[in-house]
Amino acid sequence: MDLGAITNHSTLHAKPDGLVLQYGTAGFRTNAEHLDHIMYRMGLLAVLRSKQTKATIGVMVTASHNPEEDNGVKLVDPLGEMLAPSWEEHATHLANAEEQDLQRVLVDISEIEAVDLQQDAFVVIGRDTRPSGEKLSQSVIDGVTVLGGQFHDYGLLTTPQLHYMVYCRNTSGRYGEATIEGYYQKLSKAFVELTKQASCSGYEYRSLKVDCANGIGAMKLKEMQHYVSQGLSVQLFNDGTKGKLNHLCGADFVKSHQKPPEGMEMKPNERCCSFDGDADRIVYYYWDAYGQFHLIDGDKIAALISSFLKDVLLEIGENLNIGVVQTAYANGSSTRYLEEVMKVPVYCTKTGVKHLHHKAQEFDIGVYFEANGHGTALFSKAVEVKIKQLAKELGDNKGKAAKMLENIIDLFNQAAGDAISDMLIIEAILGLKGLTVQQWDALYMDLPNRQLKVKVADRRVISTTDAERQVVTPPGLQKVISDLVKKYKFSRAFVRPSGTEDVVRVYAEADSQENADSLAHEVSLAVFQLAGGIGERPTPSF
Ligand code: NG1
Ligand code: ZN
Repeated sequence: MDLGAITNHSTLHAKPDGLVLQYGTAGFRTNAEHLDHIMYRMGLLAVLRSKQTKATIGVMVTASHNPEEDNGVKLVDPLGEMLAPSWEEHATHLANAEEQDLQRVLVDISEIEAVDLQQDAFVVIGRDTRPSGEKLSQSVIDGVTVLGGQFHDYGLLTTPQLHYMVYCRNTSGRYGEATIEGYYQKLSKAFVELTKQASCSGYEYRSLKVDCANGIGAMKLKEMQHYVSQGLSVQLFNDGTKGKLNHLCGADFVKSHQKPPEGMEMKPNERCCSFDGDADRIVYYYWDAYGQFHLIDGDKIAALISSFLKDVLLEIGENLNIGVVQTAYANGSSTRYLEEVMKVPVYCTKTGVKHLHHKAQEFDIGVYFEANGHGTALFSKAVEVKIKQLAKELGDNKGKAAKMLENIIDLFNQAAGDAISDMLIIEAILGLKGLTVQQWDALYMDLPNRQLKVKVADRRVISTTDAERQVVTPPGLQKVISDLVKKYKFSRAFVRPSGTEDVVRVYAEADSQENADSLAHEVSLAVFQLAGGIGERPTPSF
């Protein structure tokens, strides 16, 4: 390590005094003006991680669904996964080190992790469309090069596309070609094959309106459009030509406000969907003929996908285990439907896709989705091999089903939840099953729910257990929540500190919207009182 050069460059990316940031659920995220030193240092860290794993590491510059003024960065591990937990800690140390301690922290990390500094390093970089992204990527590159790492800057990419690139590069191209063209080819080939088998191919089944949150999804969907036009025609809204990123639009807005995005023309019963700012989340929705808005969130996407997979496996006659992984935010009705009607085992993990991804890997087929629309399905290597073989060997309907599953496996992004890939899967399934958006929505009825945020002086005073469904500290808070929950029917509530924002999140569901709102509000008050609320006391906002 050329420690002198590291320090010299570091002064060009000076850390603002007193700024402390933590590597959270989705890396570092804050106002873009405070991130330059973080980017440089994550460039350094990516090189160390690459040397240690002897593999390509990804660095994605994005703040996903957060406002345009924010930005963020996360590292992507060799198989497209989120950074290993011990390295998240190193990331936090490195990010918060004062200038004079930077060298020592780098040496410490190298020693603790037994990094062979002679090893080559390769880092790939991507960014979303935020105005701050280009300069911040450049700071990442500075960090990479000063430590002698090689890099490839992909420029504008969706987050899942960067995960895909990392995965391809570390599997010697077996998963796909590590180019944007390779990504389009792989997905569109599988999609077109699938839609050829669909019996329902009328206009209604082939057209979809997409709200791109004024983000990267718009650009990438435009590029991809002609590859899939045989099976799907998409109409893009909020494509970034006028509106602001994630402002009054996008998957997070639609999910949390439970209303359609601005800037989208919707007719009754038309199938519509929204991506988030970096295109790793997707939710569907429609207006019914009576003017009622229907949201189809990640839970219902998981229900559609797992029920389809179950049917296909039945057809093939293979007894493979399917598991569905959710978080505490999953609607209670979805869990009940999956367990009781579909009879698939359901597991609950902590929030953050890395936890869901990890759990999903335990099954032959693991379907995981956060309620907010972030998720995918994972297939074990053994299943993939078996299905490919069956697709070749079996004739008739079994062979057809195996072929179909082979395409489904290719279409799911195995490296990360991916709005584009999920959208194509969903569209293919609806076409294959001949389902309208209303029929899909009718699988079960969501329990009315509400999500709120509470500002507290230090959100770390809240600790939780049981996959975040129970509060441990501050003492007494759980008892209050449990007592409030008892006042309502079909109710449930929990609170947890956000990993991406300086707030405590409150979730409640109950038999009516009014009751869910009122329970959420009462729980917010309890958090405010018992967990050191700051600013104004929460007022009923709905
Ligand atoms: P936090 O801020 O930790 O709640 C949010 C989402 C997560 C995940 C991350 C990463 C909710 C309730 N939380 O995390 O599911 O997507 O952002 O973007 O949706
Ligand atoms: Zn996102």
